[in-house]
Amino acid sequence: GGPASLSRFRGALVAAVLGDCVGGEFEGAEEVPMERVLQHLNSLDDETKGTGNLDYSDDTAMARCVVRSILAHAGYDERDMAHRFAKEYGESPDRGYGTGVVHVLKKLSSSHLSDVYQPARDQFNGRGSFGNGGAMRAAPFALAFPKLADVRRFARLGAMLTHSCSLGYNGAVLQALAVHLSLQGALDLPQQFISRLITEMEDVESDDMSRKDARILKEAEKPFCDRLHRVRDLMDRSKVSIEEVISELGNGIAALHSVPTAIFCVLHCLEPRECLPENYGGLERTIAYSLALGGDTDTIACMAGAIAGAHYGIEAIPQSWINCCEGAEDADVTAERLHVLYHQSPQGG
Ligand code: F2R
Ligand code: MG
Ligand code: MG
Repeated sequence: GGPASLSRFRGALVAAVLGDCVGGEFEGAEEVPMERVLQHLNSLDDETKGTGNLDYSDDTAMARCVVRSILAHAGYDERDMAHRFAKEYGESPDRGYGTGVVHVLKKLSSSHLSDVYQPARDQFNGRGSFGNGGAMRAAPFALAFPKLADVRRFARLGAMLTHSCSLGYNGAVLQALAVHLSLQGALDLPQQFISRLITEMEDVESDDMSRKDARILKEAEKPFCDRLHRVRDLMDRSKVSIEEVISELGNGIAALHSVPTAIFCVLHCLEPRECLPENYGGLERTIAYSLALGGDTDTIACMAGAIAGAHYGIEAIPQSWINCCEGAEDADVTAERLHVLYHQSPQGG
């Protein structure tokens, strides 16, 4: 489909759920041989396994809250979104949440809270979380707001409900921007895609708080820009080993060690790769490659899935994979509603 087509919206939301559900199998594994990944993905074609047998985790649980809140208010409402996160956690606490964020979610359930951003600020002795929990649920912001400035603003605020460290919420901004650009067809020109992300993040990371956090945490002056430059260097190479990707970009639970990695997975898999089956299309390659990195596989595959799904569209996702994943059909339905909201927006495209 063309820019911001319904197929791209459906692809983004459904592939994010898919990445989370199929990635859950390997989350936390240090080494994941590609044979094991392909075995796992092949098993999804087995129709006798029934539907929805792979559960979604916190990544999808929180993204669903983001989607439902935005749809209910036709925009961003911080109290409502915070309330939905807390309610969802209370009803289903065993979705594999990060060990820190659960304290925020418990505090957010209080009806007496005057500032819904305060519990997140109290995390980690006032430093705030730099985990990827804001980024893993950031894609819907790109599907709700047509203007790039709004995507930046609301992805940041939505992440700050749980992640007050700039290395957490700037990761969410980067993920939302990647989905936003992909939705417009920007991945047709991969070099321009990465350059645009670097230009945006140069600005995002120029504020005092980002500079201060980077200094305290002993990161590069602009940590996400630094990683995106590494992504560009790796993209330019004809051969890159999984070990090099992990050592250059990371595969961990921090936003800095997973959002640029997810972006690399998408870019690397735009072309067929020797290690991946010839019959795989780009979306299937992206998911398989994300899992083979090991580490935070559900979240990296979820974020890469959203970016790739916005590029390839819903037709690129095998129906047998969709059938296996809890919440995939629901994501498909809500994607349609987001598409309507996006195109109704008085802010224009
Ligand atoms: N948590 C997991 N997976 C591991 C456990 C799974 C579960 N126990 C099970 O077996 O089912 N996955 C999910 O968590 C990630 C998103 O985490 P989020 O929302 O960012 O959580 P949190 O707690 O804020 O941060 C995660 C960890 O990062 C470290 N950290 C963050 N900020 C820190 C800081 N300022 N100083 C020191 N450490 C910091 C902590 O270790 C946090 O616990 C996703 O992968 C999702 O799938
Ligand atoms: Mg998870
Ligand atoms: Mg994870």
